[in-house]
Amino acid sequence: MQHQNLAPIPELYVSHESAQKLKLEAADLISWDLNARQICDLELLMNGGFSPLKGFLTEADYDGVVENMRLENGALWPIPINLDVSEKFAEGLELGQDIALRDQEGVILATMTVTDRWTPNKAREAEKVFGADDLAHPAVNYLHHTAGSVYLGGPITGIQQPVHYDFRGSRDTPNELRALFRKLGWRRVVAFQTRNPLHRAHQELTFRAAKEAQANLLIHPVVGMTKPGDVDHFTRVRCYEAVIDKYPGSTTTMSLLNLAMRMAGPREAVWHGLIRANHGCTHFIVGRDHAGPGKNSAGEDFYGPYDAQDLFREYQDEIGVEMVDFKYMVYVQERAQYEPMDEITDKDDVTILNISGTELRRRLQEGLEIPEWFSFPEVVTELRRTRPPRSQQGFTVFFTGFSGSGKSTIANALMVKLMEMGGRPVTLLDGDIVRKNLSSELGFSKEHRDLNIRRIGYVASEITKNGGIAICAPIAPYAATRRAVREDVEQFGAFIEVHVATTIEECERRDRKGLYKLAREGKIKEFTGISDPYDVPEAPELRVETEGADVDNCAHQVILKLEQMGLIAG
Ligand code: PPS
Repeated sequence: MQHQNLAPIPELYVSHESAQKLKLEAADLISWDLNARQICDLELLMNGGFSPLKGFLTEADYDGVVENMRLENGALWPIPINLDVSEKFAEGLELGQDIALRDQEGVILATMTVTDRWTPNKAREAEKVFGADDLAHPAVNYLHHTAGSVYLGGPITGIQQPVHYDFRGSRDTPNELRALFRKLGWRRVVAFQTRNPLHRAHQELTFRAAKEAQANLLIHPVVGMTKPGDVDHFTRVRCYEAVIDKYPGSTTTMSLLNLAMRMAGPREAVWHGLIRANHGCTHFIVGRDHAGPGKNSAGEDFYGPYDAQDLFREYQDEIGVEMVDFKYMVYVQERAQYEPMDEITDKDDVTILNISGTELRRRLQEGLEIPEWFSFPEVVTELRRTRPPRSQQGFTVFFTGFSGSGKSTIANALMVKLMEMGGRPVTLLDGDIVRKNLSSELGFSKEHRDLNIRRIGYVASEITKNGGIAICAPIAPYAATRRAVREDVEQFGAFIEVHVATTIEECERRDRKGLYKLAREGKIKEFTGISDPYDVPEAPELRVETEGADVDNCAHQVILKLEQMGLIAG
């Protein structure tokens, strides 16, 4: 049985007057501009969410955490919290030096005395902390591809909290939550950690967990960084707000946690428990595959489904919160209610229903029914607004081919056909238009072509994100660059690569702009297909042959493809 201690937890902030003074003095310090994850970490360091840490880990603390989840002084801490920086930045520092930590707009948040600097063995960190040095794990991928190669450690002096403009009223520091619980007289509080929208099953299980623990309930969703591809936190918070009303009055509250998750499964569960203890909670719900990152590169789960519960149980006393293990809840149609799967004794006589995450995404994608027994109508409405059916989502059609292959002509015809259908705004990013308006300073070297295509990709991804149709028609000769653009766009919607497969001989024969002649005469250098390479797309969504087909027919082939992909209603 855990005893709740709601005395204020130590923060790393200095007083308002000292902060003002420090801000001025820090103007002379070398600055490190924190990235999004580092800002999340710093916020929880400063407000006591990561207590007992007093700063970014020193080398000895880091070694202990990586090897056996313990700081140098023996305290339990499962996840390395490091200030990773570039080699170049680290080189210019002396140990003992103070540096300023700033947000992405240059606002100073803290200073740090650099006591330690080292080059970590990232493969070891991946193996020990995440269980495998496998890039399919988002945190391992981050470690190798985003994190700097040098770690700095040392104590932090907090100047101010990172600024948040969204959901300000729902963000609480550990001390604010402790004060709230004191005020409400909540002696036992069970926290529910989530990075997903809440459906009826979650509502039911959290309600039951609170009843079982005879505790009040804190819905404590993560709004910092979650698993790539998750529903954005703006949508989720609107969903949570709708669900909060479904609990019996004044039993439950919600607060947002600006944590950068690592998806470290068992270690992450222990970490989440420590963080909740700091926020004044006495109980914590640990689910099946808690903070699991999904499948590894061999297609197997990174962690066993109950590894997190096992590790949590082992360290429960030290964590200081009691685990409430997650029940797998299913809907029993005959009784019209949710029940824990392992408590159903008449399984053969009743109809057990559930909808998986994948099935839910499919139904949202295709605009299909989502039954009321599965989710609250308000939640479904929010999710549908963010994930409309494919026929209402933005997408990008990306034509590629030689100069004079017919890309622009087909693209124009396609644009008109799509505008005739209506429903979504259409933008044409033709090679020539882009070079005039976005890339007028660029030439045709590989570097400049790549820059040009990445700019087109950026604009197309923004259009796609906002529900429009982008039609791009550059030459885009390099496969790697086209792939990069595909990745940019596919975060937000479909990407349809159309190879306009007119042969170079035919393009040269047509020579609409007279450029091939000039290229042959050497008057235009680096001319695609003549004196510059073109990587033929290996697996485009569509390949269009223009020789012997008219423009209308070519554009129609694209329309058929879009219909087949569900992007336009047939
Ligand atoms: S790229 O490679 O995708 O950045 O090229 P893009 O922006 O589509 O621009 C191609 C148009 O510029 C004209 N042009 C050249 N093309 C290829 N190579 C060289 N050296 C070159 N110099 C000028 C050409 O007319 C292309 O227009 P389109 O519409 O493709 O015929």
